[in-house]
Amino acid sequence: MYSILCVTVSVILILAKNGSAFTCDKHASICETSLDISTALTMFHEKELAIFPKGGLLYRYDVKNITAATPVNIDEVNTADGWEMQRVVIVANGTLPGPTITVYEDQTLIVHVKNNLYSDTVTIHWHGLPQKDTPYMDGVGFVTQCPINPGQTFTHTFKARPSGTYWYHSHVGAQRAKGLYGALIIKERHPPHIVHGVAEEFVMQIQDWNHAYGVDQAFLYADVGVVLNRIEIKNSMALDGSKFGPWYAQSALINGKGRYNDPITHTHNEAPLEVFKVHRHRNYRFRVINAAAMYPYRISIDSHPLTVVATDGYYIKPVVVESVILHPGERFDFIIQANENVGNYMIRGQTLEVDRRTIGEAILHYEGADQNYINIFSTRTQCLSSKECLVLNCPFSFYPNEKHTQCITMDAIKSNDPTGVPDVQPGAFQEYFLNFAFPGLTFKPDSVNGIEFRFPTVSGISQPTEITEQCSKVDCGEQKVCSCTNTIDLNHNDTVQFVFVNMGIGKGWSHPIHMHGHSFYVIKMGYGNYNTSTGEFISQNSDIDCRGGTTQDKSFCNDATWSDPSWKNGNIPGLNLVDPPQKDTIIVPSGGYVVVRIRADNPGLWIMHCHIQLHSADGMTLLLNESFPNLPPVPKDFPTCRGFKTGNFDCFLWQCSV
Ligand SMILES: *[C@@H]1O[C@H](CO)[C@@H](O)[C@H](O)[C@H]1NC(C)=O
Ligand SMILES: *[C@@H]1O[C@H](CO)[C@@H](O)[C@H](O)[C@H]1NC(C)=O
Ligand SMILES: *[C@@H]1O[C@H](CO)[C@@H](O)[C@H](O)[C@H]1NC(C)=O
Ligand SMILES: *[C@@H]1O[C@H](CO)[C@@H](O)[C@H](O)[C@H]1NC(C)=O
Ligand SMILES: *[C@@H]1O[C@H](CO)[C@@H](O)[C@H](O)[C@H]1NC(C)=O
Ligand SMILES: *[C@@H]1O[C@H](CO)[C@@H](O)[C@H](O)[C@H]1NC(C)=O
Ligand SMILES: [Cu+2]
Repeated sequence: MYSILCVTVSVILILAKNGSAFTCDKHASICETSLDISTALTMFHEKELAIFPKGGLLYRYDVKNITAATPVNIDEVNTADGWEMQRVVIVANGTLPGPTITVYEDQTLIVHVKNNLYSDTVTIHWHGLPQKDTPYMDGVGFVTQCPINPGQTFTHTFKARPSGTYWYHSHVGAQRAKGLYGALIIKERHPPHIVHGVAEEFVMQIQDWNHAYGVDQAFLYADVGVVLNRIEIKNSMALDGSKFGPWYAQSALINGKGRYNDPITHTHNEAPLEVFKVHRHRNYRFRVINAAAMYPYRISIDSHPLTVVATDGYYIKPVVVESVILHPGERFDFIIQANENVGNYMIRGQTLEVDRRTIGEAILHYEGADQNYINIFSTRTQCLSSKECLVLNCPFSFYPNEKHTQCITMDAIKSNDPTGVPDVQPGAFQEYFLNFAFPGLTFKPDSVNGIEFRFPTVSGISQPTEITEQCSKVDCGEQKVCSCTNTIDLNHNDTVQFVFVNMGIGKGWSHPIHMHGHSFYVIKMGYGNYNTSTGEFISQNSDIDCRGGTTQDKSFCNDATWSDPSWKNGNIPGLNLVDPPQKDTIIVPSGGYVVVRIRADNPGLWIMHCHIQLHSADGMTLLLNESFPNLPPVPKDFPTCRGFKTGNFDCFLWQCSV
């Protein structure tokens, strides 16, 4: 019996890795597919077993003479960075990343998520989709549904809209960082003018990758520190001095592929890279997704300027840049003209670390160019005083002078199709200051306003009366930290303005904040003060009064407000209420702030969190309990879950009196 079970399991694994994808027929109204969630091994093949990389190809473990050997099909192996010690990943349909799902706007998408894991629960979240009228389909464990147990299937049904570049990923613990993500592309039936003339489009997903240890181990290290080869590993830093984390990445993967660059020998292991094939004199659209657990990536293509046309599903007024920075959870779409000489060009995704050089690589291959990709050394576009580089979406304002690089921050970006920004109506306007930071003295939780988030132990949206860890029950406050199910109630149709801040004693890291259920309007950003020649951070932005503490730097900043009281009720100078960009994920720079607005017209229970996996799982999270009385009815037969009741039982064995 047991061996039959094993055979069944290996049959499931044979589905593994075939570069599969699902594209819905343009004329269908309903698109139905499935995602089978299972574990898989990197650098492993069903028949050939262990694999090694050489010359950009893959070979069976016992090959001695590669000239005489037939390489293994790259599409049948999850290579990651080619590190030969196999690593366990959690994946959809056997591939890292999972299959791209492509549908057309307004189609109904039905996805059966089957949990074939041995030990873990699963959920799948559709990142960026508002899930209007379908808040139960958002895929967040213990918020919008019960996690899917091994052997169970959960079926998502929702309208695919609006069009744009989205993605799906697990919303249980740190599973996304273990490989459980993929692209969701919603196409227009009639693409707008801004993308006319595009010959073909590519999806490019980048993630950070540590082949030595996974995120579970990183969680433990995050608390106490990491030692490697008898040397303590410190947080790496960006130019401004803001920190990243103890989870460091040796490699970055583009569409699941990368190669390990040895920092000491400066050689790489010749693992295969993702290749994007183009024809000279045609234009191509790249839809880039940062699926990383922690790191932002600066994306560039050697010798090819990027015309950025969209972010997070919304078109922007095009900007031409040398590179664009994507923080975890963000998407940017750009167009390139393949007008260079026929050849191979490096596509680079580089972290912003100044003390480490972690890079993701892929290849732009012109039809007719050499196919021996391993010897490509196209050189990075030089930033010169005579020809400065423009970088979009920096988490700080300045690069050091000698870098000859200028930042375009998101507040300088304009929407390509401006729609009405919700206005301030007396009695229907709410403003919240939310500090995303690590405040505290000895205990410094990942928190929002000093509150470390605790997930409900039930499906929060469908079992609202069973939520037990409300913040009203614990001692939270101006210079205090606490743990509870931090929730903000939003009234139906109110205009809600959030001021995301990153200040006080707990600043020092920039946080990409992601809101479910909405794409917010980014109407203002405020940066800290920097040394304009070195780019180093000096002090936090003084538009915000952190209150509490003896100085702004000592304050926990749990109860921030405007320094100038006349800025209340939306009277803030310099707001863009005409054509601000719409996003679902925005970087909140260390020492800075971001003002965003939504209309509370989407009843649901929406999680909002830092998209750095460790930060959100550790508590930099809260819930928006939006328009609760207007929630649509709970779907028929929606699963329920709960733990054992704790408290004062009068029990003897299993007989309890009520
Ligand atoms: C899987 O890949 C093989 C070999 O490339 C191909 O023949 C087959 O049709 C693919 N199967 C699917 C389901 O894509
Ligand atoms: C996942 O695999 C199943 C089984 O082969 C297939 O039916 C389904 O279409 C695949 N899903 C996607 C999104 O490709
Ligand atoms: C490797 O294989 C090639 C092609 O079959 C052959 O010419 C060469 O002699 C072999 N090298 C060794 C060291 O066996
Ligand atoms: C949302 O609000 C409703 C109504 O006030 C309440 O019953 C429910 O517990 C709230 N949900 C959360 C997560 O606080
Ligand atoms: C929501 O508020 C807007 C602006 O105040 C108003 O025009 C609209 O009629 C309201 N909608 C509903 C459903 O109350
Ligand atoms: C900026 O940095 C330079 C070089 O370290 C230093 O000389 C200068 O005083 C700094 N400026 C400020 C305003 O701190
Ligand atoms: Cu964070």
